[in-house]
Amino acid sequence: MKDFDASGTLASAIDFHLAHSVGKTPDSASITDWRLALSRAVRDRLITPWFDATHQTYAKDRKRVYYLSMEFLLGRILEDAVNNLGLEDEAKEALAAYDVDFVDVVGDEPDAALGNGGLGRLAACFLDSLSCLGIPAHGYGIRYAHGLFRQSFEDGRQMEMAEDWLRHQHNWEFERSECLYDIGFGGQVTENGKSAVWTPSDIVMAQAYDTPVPGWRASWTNTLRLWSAKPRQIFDLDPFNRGEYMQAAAPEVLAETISRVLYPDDSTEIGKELRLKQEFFFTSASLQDLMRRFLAHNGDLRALPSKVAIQMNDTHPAIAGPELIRQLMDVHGLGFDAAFDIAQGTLHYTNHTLLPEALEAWEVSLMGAILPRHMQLIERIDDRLARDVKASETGVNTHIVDNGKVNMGTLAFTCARKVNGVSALHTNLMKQTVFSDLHAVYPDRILNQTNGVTPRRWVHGCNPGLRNLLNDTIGTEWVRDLEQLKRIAPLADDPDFCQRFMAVKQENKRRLTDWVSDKLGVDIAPDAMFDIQIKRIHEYKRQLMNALETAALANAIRRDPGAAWTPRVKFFGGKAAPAYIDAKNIIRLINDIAKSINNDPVIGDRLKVVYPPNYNVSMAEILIPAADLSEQISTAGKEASGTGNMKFALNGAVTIGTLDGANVEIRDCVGDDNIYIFGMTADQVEGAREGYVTQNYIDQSPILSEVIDQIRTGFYSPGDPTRHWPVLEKLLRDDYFMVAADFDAYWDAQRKVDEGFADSDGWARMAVLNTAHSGWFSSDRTIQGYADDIWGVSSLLEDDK
Ligand code: 26V
Repeated sequence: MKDFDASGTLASAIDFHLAHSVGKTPDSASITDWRLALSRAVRDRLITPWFDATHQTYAKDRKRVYYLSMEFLLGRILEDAVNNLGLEDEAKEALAAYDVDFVDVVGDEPDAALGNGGLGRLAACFLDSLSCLGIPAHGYGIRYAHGLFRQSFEDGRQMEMAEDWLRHQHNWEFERSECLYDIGFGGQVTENGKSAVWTPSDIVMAQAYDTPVPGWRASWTNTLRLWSAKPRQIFDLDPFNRGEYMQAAAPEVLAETISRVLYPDDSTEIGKELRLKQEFFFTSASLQDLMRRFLAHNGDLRALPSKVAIQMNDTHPAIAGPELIRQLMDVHGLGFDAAFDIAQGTLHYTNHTLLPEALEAWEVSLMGAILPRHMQLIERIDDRLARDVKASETGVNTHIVDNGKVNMGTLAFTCARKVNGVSALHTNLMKQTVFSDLHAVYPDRILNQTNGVTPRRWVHGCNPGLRNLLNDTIGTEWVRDLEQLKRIAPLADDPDFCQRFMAVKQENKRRLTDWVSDKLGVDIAPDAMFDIQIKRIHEYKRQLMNALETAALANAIRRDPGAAWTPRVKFFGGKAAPAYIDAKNIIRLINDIAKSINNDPVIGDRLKVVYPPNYNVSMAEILIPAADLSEQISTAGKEASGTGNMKFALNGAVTIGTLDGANVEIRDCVGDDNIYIFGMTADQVEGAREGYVTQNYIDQSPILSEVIDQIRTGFYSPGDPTRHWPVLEKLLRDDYFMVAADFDAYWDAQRKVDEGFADSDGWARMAVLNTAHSGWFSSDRTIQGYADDIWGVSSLLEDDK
């Protein structure tokens, strides 16, 4: 056994860690053991860059960014770290010497699924870009013991199981047992002269766990700090001394509940006490931590806005407004007005949805019971808003506390220096709808920062074939400067390049075909069009419209199997919130439709439907590079941005979509000829609401009528004809997302897609141009926008140039 030499080869470090960290010999090591050894060996390489970055940040004392997010949907970490550090060849070779396959080893890692969907994945892409750009930043969130539930299907129905990502050692974090803060809940507030004293009835502790986040080639490395709840006191000693051990352990169990599990709701209403506690828990800990760091170098609290920029990822950390004011007043002795101005100069808020059911509002009674001091401060912030409203002479009527509820969007807006939307359309809708009153009072506050995705994970990591082709064609700088992709645009007219580009796509499709056969036992043809819709299941995303179109296409094929059909495989992927019954009904319908179509010998390979369970980041990394067609078909005005849409376009898939969210900007970038846009615009959707009758649209569409009749009569649920009636009932009663109104336009667009795909040269050209013109959707561009327009921070890497 060799001794460890930090400057030695990766192979020797793996050997060392297999023995000394994992406690195994090569001949007894499992894939997991090799993964743990490799993770340690790779992590070692992050330490020096991490210390260097931290050191520089302290030495230069420039403004820092704190990104507060309830969710970080990281996915797997090891392969990403290997790629960032450029260790891929070395790692492969080192493992191959023991006959161990690198792909198996990195594939053994469970996803860090500390998020629900778009919002959490965006936070993960932002961490990557902050490090890549060399901006000193911390991500702050919660170290959930259980991430997003695992999904399986039983008889086509979604089943949920607890997720357990920490069961094996988690090798990427450093436990900071000394980094602890008290977090209070409940109790009383007593006025003491001009200051207030809050005496909480319960206190739990927040303990930090740090994960280094390396940028490209680790030229800069930031920190993700996640908080875990710990009891202040492990045992209640009275019951313990009486021998009542279970009861004595109750405080420990209760405290740890706070960080036990991620709420699986995504855009649906919940008003749970535990959720509010989670929000306050991580927000308060993060603010205490960053204030401690600030005060270690600065005596003057008024300098806070010049040294610190805090971003609130949606309203989940919106209690940061009152909590920062509380700390400034009750801990540091400032008056309300001074505290408010400092807090407001430091805080920024991103809105991610305008759906009314997803806008957080807490009962005043709940807020007052759990956070009595904050409730008082919220009233004072509301007075301040009232003052500004009056001064603005706009005549608008807007309040934070309204109808017995604390409107967290209004609170976040009032406490923020800048408020941003996540696509051009969404930002305009913010101004016109939910935030129109506040926009009238504060006309310079709202701005747009269109979302983006990290090219490191979403091209370089997940699509090695495309990575190599790009490297051969335009060099390697595109990884950090994605606009370089434009340089392949002229090659869309070069048959040789198009052929190489489509060969990469074909190889990715073959990889997916093998995966589907292996995991699901379904055989699909890799030369069929791969048509993919992967995202959370929600009515506004209209998976139902896709499912109905699938069933209609099956009918058309059955009627005329000899016609020149463009073979398709339709992929669905996504989870429904466990309590979202309407979404779960749609899942079951999709699975029933899939079963029927896949077993119909008349249809054969002309159409297959695949719905792999438990869609997650790692599954997206296999599906997206293999896509020909990207489904982005939400009701216009409802999808704030979308980020999957960007990943698909970058990887050379053509979009079929509505003019919603960032689809609008994708169309602007790739051009009308390289995207299939259909359906009503956001304005038309609102115009169509009055007097909307679903049945009228169904009556006008023989294609849709036939499918609805089949579902009604049990064609897709033989022996159980009423099974899918709830879906139909909802559609007929309240087609709020206008599936019926857009159906025919969607059908027609799909038939144009069929024609387009049949022309393989034309399709290849479109695919190449999608990749070429998607450079703008890099999260590096997004983060540079936040840095310039919102935070006022700059890269520390620039200093070395
Ligand atoms: C909302 C709620 C509401 C109550 C309970 C728990 C919970 C958890 C998460 C959310 C957030 C939903 C908002 C969201 O994820 N929005 C998505 O954000 C993406 C990134 O900006 C964007 O691309 C998607 O279009 C948008 O739907």
